This record gives sequence, structure tokens and C-alpha cells, in this order.
Amino acid sequence: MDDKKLAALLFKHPAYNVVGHVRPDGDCVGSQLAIFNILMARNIKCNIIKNGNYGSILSPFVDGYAVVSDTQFDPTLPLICVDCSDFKRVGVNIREKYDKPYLNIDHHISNDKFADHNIVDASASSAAQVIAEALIRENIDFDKKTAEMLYLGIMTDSNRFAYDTTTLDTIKVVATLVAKGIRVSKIFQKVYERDTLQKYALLERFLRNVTVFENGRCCMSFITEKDFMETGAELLDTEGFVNYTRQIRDVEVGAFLEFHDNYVKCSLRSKDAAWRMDLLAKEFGGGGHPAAAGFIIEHKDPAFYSKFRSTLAEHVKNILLKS
Ligand SMILES: [Mn+2]
Repeated sequence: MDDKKLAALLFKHPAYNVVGHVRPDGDCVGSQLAIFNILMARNIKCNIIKNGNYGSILSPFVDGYAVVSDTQFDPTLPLICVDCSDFKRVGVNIREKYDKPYLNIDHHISNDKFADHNIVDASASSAAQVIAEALIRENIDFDKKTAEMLYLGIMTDSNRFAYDTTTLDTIKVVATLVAKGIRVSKIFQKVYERDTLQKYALLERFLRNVTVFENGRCCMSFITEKDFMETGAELLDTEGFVNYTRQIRDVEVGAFLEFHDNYVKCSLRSKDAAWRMDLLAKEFGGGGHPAAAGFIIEHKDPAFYSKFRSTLAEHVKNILLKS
């Protein structure tokens, strides 16, 4: 961490824009809304920039907040980025309006410290944990609503406290959030128990495409744009699908590919950090964490699925050789 004082940075200006990465997830939204609440409590103006669809899961969290579109924000305000490993992650509309963001709050190991001020902790489960730890460390007062948003970010990014990223520090932070009066079951249900039949129809197709290879160590599956169209499922319904590829017995590495008309989105997960999913993702211009990473490429090559399958097998072989 190069900047230790969140309060000094947050309470310096009268107004801000706050943004997360495109295709916002629970950590993005939780971190943005937490920042919003902290600032509003001090009469500091904060605009949440919407740079993607929140979907039916995250929309209820955002309802009632001042949200501006990524084409209509005021670019003269200092920009706070949350949960972005690099500035590209905020999307082109925001990037073209800023030379350099004001503040970068993140937890990706690949974070390139792209802002004037950077609060980055790669040992944290989530950007929300980075924010929560700073609040606690600096004795910055925050309310129950803020605690709920921080919990949302930590719960979703740690995969419900199942990943190794869930450390003693994570649990300590959560203890403080629970002490604020949050109800963890309420937040859990709001995220994980609101499935639609459309999502299950998409999941059915995904499960049909599951294949295991490389002596049972690797698993892959995919869905296509057509699957979304025919099932009526939404983009964010695939959240968590990749976990099925990893949770098969003996599988070490799982990959999930979404073939859209103009791009392919790939999510990578491994049971152990030693499989370095981040390095594999990097080969395709992506990034992430050692056990959870991903990339998006422009879709040009119809043979990408089989090519990627070979690359994945090769990657796993190379790591086995080194161990
Ligand atoms: Mn995150």
C-alpha cells in the first residue's frame, strides 16, 4: 500500500465520481455504494457511474442511489475507481475523459497502480475489505447501510467465504460489520436465493457442455449467445457457473467460456493457487488472481474453443513439470 490514509483522500474534495469495472459484480457495487454512503454522511457529493448492466441480482442494491450513465457524467470531478486491476477495466467511455483517476482502491495482485493515489492490498478478499479495513484502521465512522454494502462485496468476492482469500483479517472485518447490526442472511438471500427459471434453463445447457480432460485434471464448458437468446436468461445469470467446472472430484482447473457475437468471455478457476490462473489469463490479455482469473477477447476465430482447450492442457502440464 503506498497511500495509507483513506480519510484524507476521501474527504478532501467536495464532490466525486465513483466507478467500478465493466460488467459490475457484487464487490464493484458494494464498494461503490459504501463509498457513496461514507461521503454522503459527510455532505460530500458522490455520483455512481453506471458502466454496465447491474442485472436483476444487483439492481435492488442500487435502487434509490444517484446513478449517472457512463456517457453523462461530469468529467471535471475527481474519479475514484474500485475493484479495477487497471484503468482499462472502467470501460472506454470513462477512460477517454480522464488522463489519470484520483484514487484507485483495489485488491488484484496484477493492479498496476494507475491512479494518483492507490490503496491496493492484494491479500484482501475484495475491494470492499480494503475499504472496510481502512475505515476501521483510521477510525472513520460508518453506518449499518455502509456495513451492508461492504458485506455484499466481501461475501460475493470470497465466494461466500469459501476461497483462501478469506483470511483472519476478513473474518475480523466481518465481525465489525456484524457488530453494526447487519443481518447476513438477508444479504445472502438477496444475492443467492433469487434464481429465475431462465437461469436454470441456461444452466441446463451449460451442464450439458461440461467436459473433463487431461487425466481428469481439467474441466471446461461453454454457452453461446444463442443459448442466452433461447432461454431468455440475462448475462449476469452465468455468475457462479464456472464453479461447477472446478467442483468436480479430482478436477484441479476449470474454465468456462461464453461465446457472444463479438467476443468470448472466459472465466478460470483452480482449486489451488499453484495453478496460476492469472498467468494463463494474461496470455490472452486478461488477469486476476492465482486461483480465479479471466479474460475477454474479440471473437474472430471459430476454432478458439479447441485452441484454448489445448492451451489450458499445456499450461497445466507445464506447472506439473515444475512442481
Ligand atoms: Mn473484487
